[in-house]
Amino acid sequence: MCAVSAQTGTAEAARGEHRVIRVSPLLAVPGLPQPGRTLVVGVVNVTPDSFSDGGEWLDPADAIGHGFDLLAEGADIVDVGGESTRPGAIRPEVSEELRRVLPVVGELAAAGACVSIDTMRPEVAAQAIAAGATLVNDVSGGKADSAMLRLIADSGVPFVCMHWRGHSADMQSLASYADVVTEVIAELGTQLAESANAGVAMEKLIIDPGFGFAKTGEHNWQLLQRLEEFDVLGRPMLVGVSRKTFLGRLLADADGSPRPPKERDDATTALTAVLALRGVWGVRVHSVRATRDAIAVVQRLLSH
Ligand code: PMM
Repeated sequence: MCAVSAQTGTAEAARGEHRVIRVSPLLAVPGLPQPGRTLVVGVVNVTPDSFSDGGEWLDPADAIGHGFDLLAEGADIVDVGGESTRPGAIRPEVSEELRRVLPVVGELAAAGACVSIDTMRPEVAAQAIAAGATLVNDVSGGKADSAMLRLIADSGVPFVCMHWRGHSADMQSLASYADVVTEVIAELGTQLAESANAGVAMEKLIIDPGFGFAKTGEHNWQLLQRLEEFDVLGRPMLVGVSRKTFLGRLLADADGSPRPPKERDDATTALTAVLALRGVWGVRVHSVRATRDAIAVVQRLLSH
């Protein structure tokens, strides 16, 4: 805790010199790593249909190996998910989601890793916590199933509360805003208040604007441009932009075809450097080594 505060102070002073605005404080979240820099959350999708790497790690043994690879590359946390949230995705049965994630969470946690469970289902979160998960990442921020918030309150684990308007099947029809930044902040504020009302400790809450979830590419860019406005919520921010479609469109071919997901890592890393410079608490990424390198460059730039 002390080391984190000291390093944060230094970084703030240096950011002033570099005319960089702090987005969200590098606050310590109890129970999670506190490296004094932007945290790296590595993605382990145990799904057949994720947009970025669907099917690659569906076999739990492959997913476990992938998790260990990400940890070896420097991931601070590995985020294990068994449900794809790509637009239009069909939800798996609870039993299937459990079958996918539990062995992966259990084995990585048993090896001492900090494991996050990416789920909207309290049943899955509860069993993942029992298997060793120390963070729950709910892309619905407790809105898909309100029992999630009670579980988080009772278990005391930290919680990623993401801005969310609806399930993947119809979320893009919900991407309508007069001012996306103001509305996402207001709706996230309501989700935080509901978490607190259910008994979740504020210090355990991490916010996420939910890039691509009921957002068009233009909405994503506006959120990124005005990320500092989220400071009003007073919580650290996790950002998940890795390989997302808006980057594919930015890098489209001359004929307009978006760049395929796996060829969006360089752009993701460029964006990560900017986000680290602006002080975001954590980034959720597929390519961990490049991300750690980008953050190392930013840290050196900000040091005296
Ligand atoms: N994006 C995806 C899945 N889980 N969790 C958080 N907190 N934030 C995100 O932006 C997010 C997420 C979808 O991406 P993937 O299919 O590559 O995992």
